[in-house]
Amino acid sequence: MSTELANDLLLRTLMREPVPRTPVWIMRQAGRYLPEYRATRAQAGDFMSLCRNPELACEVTMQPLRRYALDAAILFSDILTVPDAMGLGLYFETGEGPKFERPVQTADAVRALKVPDVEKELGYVFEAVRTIRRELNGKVPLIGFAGSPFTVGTYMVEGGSSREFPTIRALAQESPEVLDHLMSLIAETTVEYLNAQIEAGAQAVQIFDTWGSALEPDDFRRFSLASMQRIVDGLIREKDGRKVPVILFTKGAGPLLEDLADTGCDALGVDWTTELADARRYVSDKVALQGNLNPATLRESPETIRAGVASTLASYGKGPGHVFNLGHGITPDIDPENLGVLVDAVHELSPAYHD
Ligand code: 1CP
Repeated sequence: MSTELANDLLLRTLMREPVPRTPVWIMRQAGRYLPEYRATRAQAGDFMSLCRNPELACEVTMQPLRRYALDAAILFSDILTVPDAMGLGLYFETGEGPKFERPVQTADAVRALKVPDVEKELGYVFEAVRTIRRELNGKVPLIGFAGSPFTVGTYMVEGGSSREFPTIRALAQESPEVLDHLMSLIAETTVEYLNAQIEAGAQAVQIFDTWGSALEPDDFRRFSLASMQRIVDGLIREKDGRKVPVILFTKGAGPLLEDLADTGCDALGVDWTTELADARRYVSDKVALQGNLNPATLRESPETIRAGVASTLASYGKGPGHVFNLGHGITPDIDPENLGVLVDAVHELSPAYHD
């Protein structure tokens, strides 16, 4: 496979190297706000059939790149393919979130879990990565991803989406060593899963820790941070002579960004509840930062979107190490034209922040 990359702004920025402008990609850039995504999902039948079909997963990965001048592609898959591979039986009911046929709700159920054979159970993901790399042909880098063990664990224990996480919180209080064991199992599986994505061609990886900050800081450190640390320690960090940067995104991390920066990751995602200027102080410029425009801004006028881009760039300030993104995924109700306004504004306004 060719390793030449026409646009390596993202990879250079994640390593805090100087670049002429700020790179931009968008969490959930392939998804329901795009009519062509909805058409391809209908063609596949349902969401999981789309994930399991490498040609169609490649097609939806490419769709946002055809519309917008984005600096990266992100693998089309889901964080919940990992527990599905562990035997929990993932399914989606139309109009509802993810669910598991066999949630893991007792100490015995946790003890019965095993690290799956990822090549056998998740081979369709690695095939999608190879297909996307061929199709990208060096245009922009491909980001692979997984969920954090705690975030994935919330779905495994609660059996689906949750707001308050009653079952996993009770486990943390009453049987913390059982939750430690669950975190280790998911972390070990995730190391194998992400390393196989990297072997297949992923050029950077992101760990989505959407729910870690629901924990009190000490529990966050014990369950979410420690298990992400195990993943960072186990990942392939260089391939074909090039670094493979690791991005950790704990939504709502706030001052915990300081702890996250000490894991040895290369970059941290930041949501809109922390100013990038403050985030930069928390991490003392040890890592690159990614974010953090409020996704709700995309519901506003073009002028307001441009102003939001301008203030996000200004908050990070001058110098390398900023990847433009939203502070969380783009939502299904957004008008696709508005994302074009955002991407164009980053191209136009960001060169002033680089020498
Ligand atoms: O009906 C559909 O089309 C399903 C919607 C959908 C999509 C488009 C789901 C179900 N997953 C995805 C793709 C996806 N999920 C991607 C790749 C696409 C891209 O980024 O372009 C990624 C990175 C994810 C990650 C993901 N899945 C997270 C972490 C990021 C985040 O947004 O917080 C989480 C928590 C999930 C679980 C999940 N899968 C799907 C949904 C609707 C959810 C969220 C459920 C909930 O809110 O609890």
